Order: sequence, then C-alpha cells, then structure tokens
Amino acid sequence: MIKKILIFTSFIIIAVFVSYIQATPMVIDTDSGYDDILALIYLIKNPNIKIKAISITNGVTLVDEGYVIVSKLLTIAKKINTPIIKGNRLIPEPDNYKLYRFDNPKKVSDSILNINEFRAIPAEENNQAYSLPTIFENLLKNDKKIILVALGPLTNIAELISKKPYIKEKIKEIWIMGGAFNTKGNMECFREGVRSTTAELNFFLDPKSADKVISSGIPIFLVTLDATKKIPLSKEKIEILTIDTKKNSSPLNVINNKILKLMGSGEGKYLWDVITVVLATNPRLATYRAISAGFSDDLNNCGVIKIQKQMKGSVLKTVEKINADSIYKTYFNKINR
Ligand SMILES: [Ca+2]
Repeated sequence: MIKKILIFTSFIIIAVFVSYIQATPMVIDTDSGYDDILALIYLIKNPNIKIKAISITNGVTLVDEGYVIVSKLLTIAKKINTPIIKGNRLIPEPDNYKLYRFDNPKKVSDSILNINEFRAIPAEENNQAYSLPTIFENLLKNDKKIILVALGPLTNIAELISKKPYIKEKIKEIWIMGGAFNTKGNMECFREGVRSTTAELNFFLDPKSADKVISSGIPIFLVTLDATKKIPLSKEKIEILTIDTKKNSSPLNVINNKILKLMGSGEGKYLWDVITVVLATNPRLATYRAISAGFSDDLNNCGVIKIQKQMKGSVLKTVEKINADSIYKTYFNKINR
C-alpha cells in the first residue's frame, strides 16, 4: 500500500514538474477593463501559462485605478508575488478621451472585487522598483522566450522597445487586441474637422505607440475588430459563460459571473480581450492572414491602420476565420475548475 502511495505521489510530482517546466512564460499589458479582468482570470487559471508580470496602461481605466483592480484580483487569486507594473501615465490624451472611458473602475474595485473584503495591495507594499524594462532584463537571463499579450493601448510596450531594443529578441510574439481594417471602428473621432468612425479604441488612444510596436519587427498577431465582431456577446453566450457557483464557488468564478452581468449583451458588446488571450494560448482556434500593415501617414488620423501594398512595418498576422463556439468553450473549460 505504502509503495502504491509512493508511486502515485511520484507521478503527481513528475506531472506537476513537467507542467511547470512546460508552462509558457507570459507578460500581460492591460488597461483593466471588464473584458481585461475576464482575460486575466482565464490566464491566472490556465496551468499552461506562467504569468511573469502584469503591466498597467492607460485606456478604458487609468493606470492608478487599474493598479487597484489588478492587485485586488491577484490577491483574491492568491498570486500576490506576481509583479504589477504601473505603466506610463503620460498617454497623449485625445480631446475626447474621457468620452471613451466606458468602464466603471470604482464599481469594479469597490464592489465586485471586494469579496470577503480582500484589499488592494497598497503601492508602497508592492515592489515599486518594478518596471517593464527591469522585468525583461531579468527574463533575459532565462532561455525561454516570452509571449507578450497587449490588451490596451500600446504605450508601455512601445516605451519598452524604445528603451531596450535588444529585448525584442526575448519576445517570441506579441498578441495585440487592436485595430480595425475593413470594419467600422468602435468609437467616433473628430479631429481637425474630420469625422472618423473607422478607428479602434486601443490604437486611437495612442497611435504613435501602436505604430512603433507594429513596425518593430517582432512577430505580431493582431486581433482586430474585424475578428472580434464575429463573436458578439449575446444573452445566450453570457448564460453559457456563467459558472454555476453552487457547484464551484471559487471567488474568481463569482467575479467572472458579476463582470459578465455588468457587461451585459447587445449591440457593441464583445469579449475583445478574452478572444485575444484564448487565441494566444490556442492559436489553432483561428486562421490567420499575413499582411503588411502600417498607419496612414497622418498619425493624428485617429489611429486608423491600413493594409499597405509597400512593405513598411512588420509582416503581421491578422485573425481571419475564427471558431466562436470553440473560443467560448475553451474559456469556460479553463475557468470552471
Ligand atoms: Ca482592454
């Protein structure tokens, strides 16, 4: 009997060890919106992913608000050792930026993330020496390349590449939620008398950084609005993704359900960042098209990207066909555990 237990225990140790060494190292940059939180829950619960750091960018929420949200989420998930980096606050704010702050960060941090009165880790308790360049400096010491996932405006990542260009070699690929090609954007922009509805929010908020990143030469997968619009968030989908907390009442599941309820279904509702992280961890759930893309010459043109005939930036891969049911199923299976 003892022998059997020993053999069984050895198997478990080996299995845990193998899954640990095979886990893909990932750094996440987020603007801490509703769908960002769901995407983080999915990655936290994914045993194939080792989150090396989370950096916070200005976007649908601001850096300081986002820091509270992410630090509370990590505390609830018992992952307090994951470095959280407060990113650059100096986003070049468009005139109408405030109009596009859809989410309600205070409601999220004060209510939804207050399960059992978990508190945010105050800034001084977390290691303020963290920065994206120092995190990558440390990661350079290991052989394995990092997958970078960008779920908000690309301010932090552009800064990282500019400050430490040699770090590019450490990045296997970047999965970016951003941009729109052949579809209407998700915001309206008025600049110099020109009205545009073609821009996507993340690129619109910091087009110069987006341009820098997609021209960086790092392999990039772009999950544009063209792709995410293929998977609208319907009432039925919300029901499918809602976890039966009577059977599985982990705090992250409760948060998943509350965020989905808060987001609601209907026109303009999508799980942009969830789709991005599910694909980043399961690229086979979509097909891709290699393109050459760049920004229109006028970077103030609301962050509109164009497919170019001439090779300007990196060769990017954009999502073409996407399997909606598999995306949702994969998300649900990973978090319902
Ligand atoms: Ca986001």
